[in-house]
Amino acid sequence: MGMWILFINIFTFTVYFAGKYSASALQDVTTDLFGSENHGTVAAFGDFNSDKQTDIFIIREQSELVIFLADLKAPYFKPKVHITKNDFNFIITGVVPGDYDGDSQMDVLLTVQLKTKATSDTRVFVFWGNNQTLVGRFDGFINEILLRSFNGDMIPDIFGVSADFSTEVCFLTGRNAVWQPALSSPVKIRIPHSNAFIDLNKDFTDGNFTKTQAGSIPENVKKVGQSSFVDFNGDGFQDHLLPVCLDDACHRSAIYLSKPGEPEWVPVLTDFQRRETLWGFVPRQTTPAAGELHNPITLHLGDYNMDGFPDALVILRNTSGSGQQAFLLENVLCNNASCKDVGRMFRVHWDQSDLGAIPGAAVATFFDIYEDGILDMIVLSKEEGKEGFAIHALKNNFEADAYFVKVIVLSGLCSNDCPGNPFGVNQPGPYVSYTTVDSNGYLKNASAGQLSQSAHLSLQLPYTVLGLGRSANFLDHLYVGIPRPLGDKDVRKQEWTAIIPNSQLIVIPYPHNEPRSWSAKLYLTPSNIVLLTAIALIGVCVFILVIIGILHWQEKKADDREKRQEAHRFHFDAM
Ligand SMILES: *[C@@H]1O[C@H](CO)[C@@H](O)[C@H](O)[C@H]1NC(C)=O
Ligand SMILES: *[C@@H]1O[C@H](CO)[C@@H](O)[C@H](O)[C@H]1NC(C)=O
Ligand SMILES: *[C@@H]1O[C@H](CO)[C@@H](O)[C@H](O)[C@H]1NC(C)=O
Ligand SMILES: *[C@@H]1O[C@H](CO)[C@@H](O)[C@H](O)[C@H]1NC(C)=O
Ligand SMILES: *[C@@H]1O[C@H](CO)[C@@H](O)[C@H](O)[C@H]1NC(C)=O
Ligand SMILES: [Ca+2]
Ligand SMILES: [Ca+2]
Repeated sequence: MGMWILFINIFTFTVYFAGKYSASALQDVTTDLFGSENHGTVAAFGDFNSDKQTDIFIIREQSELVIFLADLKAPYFKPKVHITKNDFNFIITGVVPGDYDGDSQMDVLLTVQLKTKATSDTRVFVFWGNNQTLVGRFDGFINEILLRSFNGDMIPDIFGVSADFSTEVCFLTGRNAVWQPALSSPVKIRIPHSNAFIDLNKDFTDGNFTKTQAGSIPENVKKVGQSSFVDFNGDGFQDHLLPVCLDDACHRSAIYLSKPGEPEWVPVLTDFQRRETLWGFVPRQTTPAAGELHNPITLHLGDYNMDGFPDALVILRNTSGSGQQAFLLENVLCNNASCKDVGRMFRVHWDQSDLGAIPGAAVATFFDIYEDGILDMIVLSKEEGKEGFAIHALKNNFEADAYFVKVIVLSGLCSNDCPGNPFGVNQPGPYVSYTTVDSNGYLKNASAGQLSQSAHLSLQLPYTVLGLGRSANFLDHLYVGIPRPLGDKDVRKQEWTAIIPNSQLIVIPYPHNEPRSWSAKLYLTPSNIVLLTAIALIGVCVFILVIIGILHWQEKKADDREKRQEAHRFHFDAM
């Protein structure tokens, strides 16, 4: 018996280390994903054909949009839907998929600029989705846009600011454009703006928040990047992260954080020195060359190691040379007096060789490549002498027995009677939070907003991956909230209990005003470690069966021999 236990131990140990070992690096899966079509600017993610696989929206040659639909066979993304140059003669600056007319089919909103005039006037086109094709379009003028459901009907409306700082909102329900003034007082919005639509005060409605009026940025800052909102320290509240430069040339960079309701800015990363090289953010070019991105400094956030604390991908450049590269910033425990108030800070993974192997990186973002709940990476890089970007897909083999729950909140405009598809479209604005017990037995809260930002190729994912760390406990409570109309007192939020880790939850908030009847569909995605455990178990079972078989056979043989001897003896005795 003792030997068996020893054997089983050795077996599981081997399997465990095989799992551990394969976890060490990223793996380039570009060809697997795109074949030879790996060029263009990845502009947005969304499930265009409602098959619950996220599709990729790619801009090519500045004025073409190609939608790569997810497929079950390699290459896993195939260019299927096109908006070609012949359709219109503008430069596409932004792509925001969503259902704008409320027919539960995904439409595509494009923000474009004239090719010739260097104005900041932005034009908006909405191409209407119909049975996996695009038919007809809406056409309007607006400055910087933000999408949110202003009237709380879960149909995103277009919010813009005109030259005199008055705000306007355009409703497109039923494909009829209706314009209205949005806020009663004019607001001055930064260009580039970084408005977000998210619940800051945890009451499960949209906090109305227009950030960075003059004076509220950290002191001594010369260049301001795009704000992001995440629960940085895992207390359940959304923090405000801001990447900045402390000088005009971006030789001194920093990332600041401010907690909701607190005016102080806390530095969470200031040290960009690596050996002899000082790295820094890439400042937004004022007059980008053709084909260059006109993007502000942006953090792309996602919990790549599933410890419950969001990490980031950034592009940094060598301040003394010209090379630029993507870097992973891991969210770690604060070890410096300056970030004590927050408890967490960023640490740069300087030695991530797979990211270092992509020279000229211009955008790096998280994406769940095989829909397995583990966030992988997509990097765009500029190749010498070529126009446009090369796309690189890096699979994250992180497998340190950490757990997650992936939550997708759909529009809930229909439930079982949706046209052509049974569910609906992912919409901006919902808010997800959970409480659970971590591996040390402490209560842990975290929260996230789904699609809170839309402008400037924010590349947010249409789902939320909540990292649960190493505790395989059930999620005690998961709350999902959606915005409610102004003046409506009833909070629209629902709670689900005992969610199995490593599962995907699709929430259909239908009807909106009756959270009790909302439905949630649970899909299990067994992680590698679960598979390995299963293989180990089956292996052990087979081994035990073989042993039992051998023993049984030996016993039978011994029995037979005994019987024969006995028969012999009987015969002998009878003589
Ligand atoms: C959608 O398109 C498919 C094939 O392209 C067609 O068979 C189907 O009838 C269409 N459905 C609707 C509702 O138009
Ligand atoms: C935004 O918040 C302010 C102050 O909390 C409130 O007075 C105002 O009515 C709100 N506006 C909207 C559109 O919710
Ligand atoms: C989590 O949230 C609950 C309810 O809001 C609160 O009672 C608890 O103290 C929070 N725990 C942590 C660790 O923040
Ligand atoms: C940064 O640029 C300088 C000057 O070109 C070069 O000497 C240095 O090796 C570069 N650093 C890295 C890490 O590439
Ligand atoms: C601690 O923070 C201060 C201020 O941000 C910075 O100057 C210092 O280098 C940091 N120390 C370490 C060890 O990171
Ligand atoms: Ca639609
Ligand atoms: Ca993390």
